[in-house]
Amino acid sequence: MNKSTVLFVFLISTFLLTAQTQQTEVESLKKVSDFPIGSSLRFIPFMNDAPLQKIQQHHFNSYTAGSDMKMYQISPRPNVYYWDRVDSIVSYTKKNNQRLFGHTLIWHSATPWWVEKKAKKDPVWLDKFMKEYIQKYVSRYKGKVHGWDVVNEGFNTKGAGYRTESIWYKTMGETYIEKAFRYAHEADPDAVLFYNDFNIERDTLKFNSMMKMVEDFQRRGVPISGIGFQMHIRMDTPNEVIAHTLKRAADTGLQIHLSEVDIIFNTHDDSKGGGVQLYNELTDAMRMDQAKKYAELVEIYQTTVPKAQQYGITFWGFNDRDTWINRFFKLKDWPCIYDENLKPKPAFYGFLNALKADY
Ligand code: 9MR
Repeated sequence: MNKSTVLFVFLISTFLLTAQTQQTEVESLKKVSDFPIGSSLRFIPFMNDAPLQKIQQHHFNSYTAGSDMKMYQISPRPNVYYWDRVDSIVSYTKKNNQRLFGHTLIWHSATPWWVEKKAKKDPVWLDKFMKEYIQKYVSRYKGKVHGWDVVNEGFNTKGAGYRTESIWYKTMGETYIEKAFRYAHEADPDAVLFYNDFNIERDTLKFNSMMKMVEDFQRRGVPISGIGFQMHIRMDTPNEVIAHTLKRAADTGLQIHLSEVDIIFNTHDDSKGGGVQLYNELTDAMRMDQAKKYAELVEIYQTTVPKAQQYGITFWGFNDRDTWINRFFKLKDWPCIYDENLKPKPAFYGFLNALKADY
């Protein structure tokens, strides 16, 4: 089949499948996929939401906690470590045969106030604390957490360079990143260790800064094993640019995780409340366009990242009811594969069909 025939067949089958939605149980994403399919979910509401659990168990074989495994949850006060919730997450994922992905060890936005305060007074302490925190945490869940976002969002929101206003950078300099990887690796040599960031699929200055660090780590034997592309993209994020950055990242030989996928119609300036409402309602034409964009993303992933490096695709919340986008950017958008009523959208079928296609 040539490319336009494939597209035609895809659109017709997506349309037909959408028309018969809800009549029968939809096909399971994880069953048709060669690589793990995951979603982030906030654990407490999730544990009290039976319909959501049913869908989660049907489609996903990888789980990422929405916020429950971040530092402000684990160590909200000095010398305190709360493990109970993570233990429950471990039990849930084990019972349901799902991979548990750890998000995230070091993230400027998830650093509790007391750590910032203490680091300012006693800079030497921060390195000791980071080592203790990572090693306690990673060794406690050794063999239970499959992979970790060791450092999240260490580069500037836009353009080149490290995120210099982070307390970690300000106190320890850029070496905090490699130290975090070394500490995590010492605690669990089998865990898959990721550097994770946003906009790296489209902002090539930011991407190049990250690649420079990653390649330097590889040359010097810093134990990095993967790159996480959060992949919070927009309908107009060019496929060619996504393909270019994924290919270059895959050339490192590292695992590649699309770690927080969603696709919006509107736009924003990356800041809290910074949404720009361009579309007020979701039309059928927009639904079909989104199905196509989800399918193209899967195709790009499968064709640019070699099989052995496909760590998986994870949605950042997979339904329009719970998505972070609307809350965070103060927008009304529809970025997910399931809608507000927890029903599959054309985007779901676009994604599903693309997983099933041969490339
Ligand atoms: O969606 C997450 C939200 O529920 C949390 O309150 C917030 C702070 O912990 O983090 C959100 O998740 C972010 C993720 O950890 C990193 N990339 C951006 C995500 C959306 O802000």
